Amino acid sequence: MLNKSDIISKILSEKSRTPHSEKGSVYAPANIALCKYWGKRNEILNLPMTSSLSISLQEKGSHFAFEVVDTEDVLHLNEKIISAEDPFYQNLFSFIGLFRKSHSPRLHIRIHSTIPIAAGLASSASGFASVVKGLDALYGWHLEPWELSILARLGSGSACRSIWPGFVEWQKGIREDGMDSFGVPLDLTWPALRIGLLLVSCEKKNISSRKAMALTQENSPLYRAWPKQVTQDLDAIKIALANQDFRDLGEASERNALIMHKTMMAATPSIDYSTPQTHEYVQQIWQLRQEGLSIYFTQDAGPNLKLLFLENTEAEVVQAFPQIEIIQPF
Ligand code: 2P0
Repeated sequence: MLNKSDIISKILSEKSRTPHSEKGSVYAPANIALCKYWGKRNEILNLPMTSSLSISLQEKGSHFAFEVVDTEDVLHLNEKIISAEDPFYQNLFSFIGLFRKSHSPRLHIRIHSTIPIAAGLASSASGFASVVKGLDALYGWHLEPWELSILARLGSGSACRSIWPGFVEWQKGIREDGMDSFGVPLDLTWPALRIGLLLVSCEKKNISSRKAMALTQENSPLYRAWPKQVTQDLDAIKIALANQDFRDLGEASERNALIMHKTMMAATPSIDYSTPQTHEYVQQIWQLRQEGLSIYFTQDAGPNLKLLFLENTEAEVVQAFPQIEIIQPF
């Protein structure tokens, strides 16, 4: 069975592992899947069962700054020092350890996340995408974006979509080594599209998406239907994007999210990321739609909702949800 280091060696091959820059900073956006990734064909390399498709969130994401230092590794997250015992620190440096030669160089890393961490808001996606961009700058590799996408996937599956702005399809690939499983940006924009972040809670979720995914795949009787569902929804979403048909886009995206959540709810033990507030918002969205407002939602591994709507309905959406944070992806 191939491991992460095997894939890193394939991509870096003869490239230098000696720092090229003493310091630098990079940025990667968070992304929201319109057609979800849920389930793996390889848990070590984060190879997915299905393809997926996302929209990147422009200025919501991870700023990653590095500096080579003589002392121990240091990590600041949102201006606060993180202890070496913290799982966040350990995760980050064990990922970086896959690329460094015998813990060298030591690094002072500052991550500034403009999106709440670990609440199903894709912070790990922008996080790992920014780390691989940072390593590329540190070592001066000048890797192609698709190569960065593969490296980011080794940190967290959905991170492979956070290498680009705009719409990105993560093509699942079929190779055992996953060298054909990476993000591909779609050559289209949609300037009128809006994403609204409707926050319910930013507390850490009680089951990680990694565990929830594995459990769903292992024993949800509904999982058998999931890959076929994704194929249908992905086709519908791509056609809707090509035609700029907002209703078709909203319907397919909302359906895909709902089916993902029903599928995990049918696992034993059942996985439910929603709170009563999530359900209330969903009812409110459906009610507004009945009244003629073209608004849809998607939901990831957390209780928060992401609303989809167009520029010309922004005022009505804000009236219904005054607390909403609006993102203009293009
Ligand atoms: C997605 N999610 O497509 C789906 C929808 C959450 C719900 O990808 O185990 O952090 O690191 O590959 O990417 C969240 O899972 O999981 C996720 P790993 P990841 O955005």
